Amino acid sequence: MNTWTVERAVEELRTAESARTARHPFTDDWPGLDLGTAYRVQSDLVAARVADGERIVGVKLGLTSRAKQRRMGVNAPLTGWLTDGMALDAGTPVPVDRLIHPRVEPEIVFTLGRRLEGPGVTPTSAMAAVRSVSAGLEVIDSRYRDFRFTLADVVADNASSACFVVGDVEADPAGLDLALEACVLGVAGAVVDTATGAAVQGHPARALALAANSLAERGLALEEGWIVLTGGMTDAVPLEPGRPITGEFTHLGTLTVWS
Ligand code: OOG
Ligand code: MG
Repeated sequence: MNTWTVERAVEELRTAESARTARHPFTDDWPGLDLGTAYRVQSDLVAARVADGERIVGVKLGLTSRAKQRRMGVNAPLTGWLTDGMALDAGTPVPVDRLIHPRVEPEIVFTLGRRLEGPGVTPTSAMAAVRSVSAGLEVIDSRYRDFRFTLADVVADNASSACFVVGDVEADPAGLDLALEACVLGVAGAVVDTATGAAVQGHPARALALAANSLAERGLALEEGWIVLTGGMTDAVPLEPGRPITGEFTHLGTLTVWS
């Protein structure tokens, strides 16, 4: 019988990613994979990227909206890591030749003007650390077949991270009601979904507080200058060749990704 370890899970995820081959979720044959262990896998996975020369640039939240939780069948939010290697420059296509089954979702993105450390962070204290707010499109790509996973599986897989683009509008959050900031999601010119920031935990500030408090449980904090993707406002849509995906925000601009 094979024995599961953090090291082995990290290896399996790295192999799935580089070979572009989705695997079955760990919990199918590692039912004992708990959240603490899954976050250790995630942490070692990102440490391997850092050892390969990438730099941590922030944190992503996942499954913060009902739309996302319902689709993935997982009813709790989670956090993952963002590196500079995942950032897509505006104007460049998504590198789909490196991805398995990419999907795209619109997100509200914070940039931190100072360090934010839990526990006890509230939406108000979280917003006090925010320098600017921007629009984002996240390209997710699960290393699990058909995006089928439990919370522990998706935590281990760094929350299905692949790449992301952040818009160049850097708004002062004091001037916006982010619960009412809307996004219209379009595929090949047709509207496929809409949501406002309230879809994300009632207000994206709650997601930011949640990230800080969740990191604090592992002795970590959100650092000055980091970006925080607060989670898909709508369900994610598959990225298909020749069918650009656009997120049009009320005040934060319009972003497009394509392959
Ligand atoms: C998990 C990643 C979720 C979000 O914004 O909800 C996520 C997944 O849906 O595969 O990035
Ligand atoms: Mg996301």
